[in-house]
Amino acid sequence: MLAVAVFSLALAASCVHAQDGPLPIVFTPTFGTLMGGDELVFTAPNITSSGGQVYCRFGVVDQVTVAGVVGPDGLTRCVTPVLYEIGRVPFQVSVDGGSTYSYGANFTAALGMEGVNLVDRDSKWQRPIKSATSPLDLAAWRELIKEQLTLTWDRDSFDSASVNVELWGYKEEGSQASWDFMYSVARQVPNTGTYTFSPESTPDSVYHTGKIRVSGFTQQEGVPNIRALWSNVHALAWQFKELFYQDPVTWSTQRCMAWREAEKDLPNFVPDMPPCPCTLQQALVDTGRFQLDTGCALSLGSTCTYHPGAVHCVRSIAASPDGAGQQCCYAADGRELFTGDTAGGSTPDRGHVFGAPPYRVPPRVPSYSHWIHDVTTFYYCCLWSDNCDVYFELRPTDDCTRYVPPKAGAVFGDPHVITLDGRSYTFNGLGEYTLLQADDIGLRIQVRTAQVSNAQGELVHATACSSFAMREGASDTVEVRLPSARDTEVPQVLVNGEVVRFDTPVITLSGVYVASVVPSNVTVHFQSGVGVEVRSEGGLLTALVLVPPQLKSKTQGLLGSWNDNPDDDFTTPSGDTVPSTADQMTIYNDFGASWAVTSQTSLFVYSAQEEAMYADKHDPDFTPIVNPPALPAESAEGRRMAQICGDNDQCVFDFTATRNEVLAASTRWAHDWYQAVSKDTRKVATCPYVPTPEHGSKAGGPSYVENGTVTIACNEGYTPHPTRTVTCRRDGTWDGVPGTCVASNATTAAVAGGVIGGVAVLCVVIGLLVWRMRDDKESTRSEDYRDDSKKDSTQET
Ligand SMILES: *[C@@H]1O[C@H](CO)[C@@H](O)[C@H](O)[C@H]1NC(C)=O
Ligand SMILES: *[C@@H]1O[C@H](CO)[C@@H](O)[C@H](O)[C@H]1NC(C)=O
Ligand SMILES: *[C@@H]1O[C@H](CO)[C@@H](O)[C@H](O)[C@H]1NC(C)=O
Ligand SMILES: *[C@@H]1O[C@H](CO)[C@@H](O)[C@H](O)[C@H]1NC(C)=O
Ligand SMILES: [Ca+2]
Repeated sequence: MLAVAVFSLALAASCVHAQDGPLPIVFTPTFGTLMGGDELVFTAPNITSSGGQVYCRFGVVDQVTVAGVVGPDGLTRCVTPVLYEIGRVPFQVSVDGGSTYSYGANFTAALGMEGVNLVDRDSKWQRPIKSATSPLDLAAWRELIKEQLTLTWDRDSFDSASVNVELWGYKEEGSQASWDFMYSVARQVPNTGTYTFSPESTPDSVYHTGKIRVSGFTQQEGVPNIRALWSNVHALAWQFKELFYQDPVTWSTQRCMAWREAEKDLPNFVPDMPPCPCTLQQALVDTGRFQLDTGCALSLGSTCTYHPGAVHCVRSIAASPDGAGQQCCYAADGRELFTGDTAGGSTPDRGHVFGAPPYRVPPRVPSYSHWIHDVTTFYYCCLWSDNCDVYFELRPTDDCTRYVPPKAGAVFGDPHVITLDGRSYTFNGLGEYTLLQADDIGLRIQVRTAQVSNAQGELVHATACSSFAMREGASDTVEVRLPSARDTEVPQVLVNGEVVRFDTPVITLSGVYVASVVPSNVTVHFQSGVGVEVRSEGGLLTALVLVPPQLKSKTQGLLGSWNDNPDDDFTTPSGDTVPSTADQMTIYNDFGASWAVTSQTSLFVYSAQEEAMYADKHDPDFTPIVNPPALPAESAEGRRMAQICGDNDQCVFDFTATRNEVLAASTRWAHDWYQAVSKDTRKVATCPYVPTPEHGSKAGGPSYVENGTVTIACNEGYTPHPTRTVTCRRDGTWDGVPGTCVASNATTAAVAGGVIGGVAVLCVVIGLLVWRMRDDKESTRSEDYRDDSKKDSTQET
């Protein structure tokens, strides 16, 4: 009786579900560019309609509907429209002419998937008159712009024998962002995959930022939402009107000044910016809040074309409430670069480079708002004219005084845990557990363990991490796991249960980003600023979790309650605290096991086999090795262990418990990694910024953090006064008064003369100084920014 009741309930529920939501469909490709033009092919079910027109409707607000077609193969297709957003975009399909939308799925829109390559985009298409290494050189520039332009694309993208090449422009007007057709560059060009042309000058227009679109030949021009490939977004210098060619500096200076005026009407986003990390070391480990800027990154070879002097830049992951983003750049010696000192300095962005949810409305449109507000403007002020000071005034470097580093916790080896408050323990449970949770933001990070083998491949009574699953609030669920196939150690990344591939180093999802520059390293960044670094090393997974200061006193789980008190770290979900001095078995049973997940809370995806294996979220019958018998130091194995482990306790434990050298070595490596990160997340004191003195400069690389120095170099005829070099003390103050440059004869005269005479001379000198300062200002400015150019325009993501 009961069984029947349950059954009919279930049936009723599934009926309701079917009526409620659209029927899911399978389609490819599931990923594509936010610019649209990707052709989606629906493979299952076969949803060919009987006569009715097929329509696809994309998005949630301001939905865009496009007509679909049934191909010669009997499969239905729709082309994605311009989406203005990244991440998950739901769409529905109608097969009855738009009356009902009975099918649906989610498409993922991304940046950085352009199909048209603009050859020499930076030098030839965008045409900077200056570069990072050359001063303003009009003559050379005029030669350069006579050259032809070439674009390339994959010819197999189109069936047609010929293609149209069009220019589309981007503009923002109030709350409206739009990509608009400007004109045809060429029509009915043979589809060879390459096209070369001499651009013609066109009248000035509202569009200074755009993209080239290549599509199969159609009679009509500028048809929206058809199968097409797009170029990168770029500054449209190659087609600006005569005025720009004749006198680019005046034209650009006018644009720069107009921009300065326009900025006055926009909210001041600077105070809401997340502060920059004070040092490169902090920036590299604060992966929850900052991610590398692919245009200037150590792990990608520090190209840094537009950041002279920098070796690495990071961008804030989360946007500010206004949709703005922070960018921070660092020199090889670790100090932050200031625009007051170098054109490679850090500048915030009014438009976050990845945009900001809910996107679509300026300045929250991914990449393109950033281009309008922060990149094209940099071209006006810095690359096409000599007004960088205007740009830097509106985009000031953050001096890091508000920066508080994150805290790291770790789980590695035959699981050893180091809590956020630094307490170490070993937890060999077999099952699935909550590593970290923060109810305020709905954060859940779970870990799954699997039994490990010794060198002979026999299972031993010890476990290691095999998977991490996590989500925050309503974000997508990300799982990073070792594939069950033993022949690979490359971790798999699953998003909402599906394995994803990394076509770009960073994947943007809902509420979470996943970065993987090399397959063995996966970083998961959440909106809250929590970062999870997963590494595959030695056949198991290691994780470091970086938690921002906002979550202090708000965390629970195996990584403990972070409140600077390590003694209450072993707190169970019900609030009982196991003494930190308890023996290992008590910690194991009373604390560790208490954090087992349940079928309801588990975020993991299960294969049939795993379903059975992890039916118990904590295997009560599994007895871990707690006190492995010590190895005699003089035995061969003992010597081997000493070689691998040194004095690292966790490594010694794993070696004795498993005799698995690879595992032990991985434990040692992970512990060293944790220690390095802990060191790099220490707070570093900072001193107030020292402006460049009049009649002088700052020698060497000025650094404003603890132990950093600023040295003044004065121009000919001037002397540093009162000090040449100041050093930043631990308490955040300089050890002297930062110097200014005073006229050399003035100081000697003042010292030589009597008090009255001295004062008189000084008065004259000060008067002279003020007068000369005004005079010098213009020339100093242009000299300061002579070789600069900043801003990463080489990348779109
Ligand atoms: C889909 O159904 C239509 C009509 O029933 C049929 O003509 C077509 O071949 C089918 N396509 C596939 C791929 O099965
Ligand atoms: C799209 O994704 C959301 C969030 O994961 C999910 O709730 C919804 O069911 C998905 N829609 C379809 C049609 O798969
Ligand atoms: C991968 O991670 C390890 C440990 O954090 C690091 O040393 C290494 O540089 C990373 N590799 C890349 C390419 O980021
Ligand atoms: C600054 O120098 C002192 C003395 O050499 C040293 O103890 C301290 O750790 C240094 N601070 C930093 C942040 O490097
Ligand atoms: Ca604590």
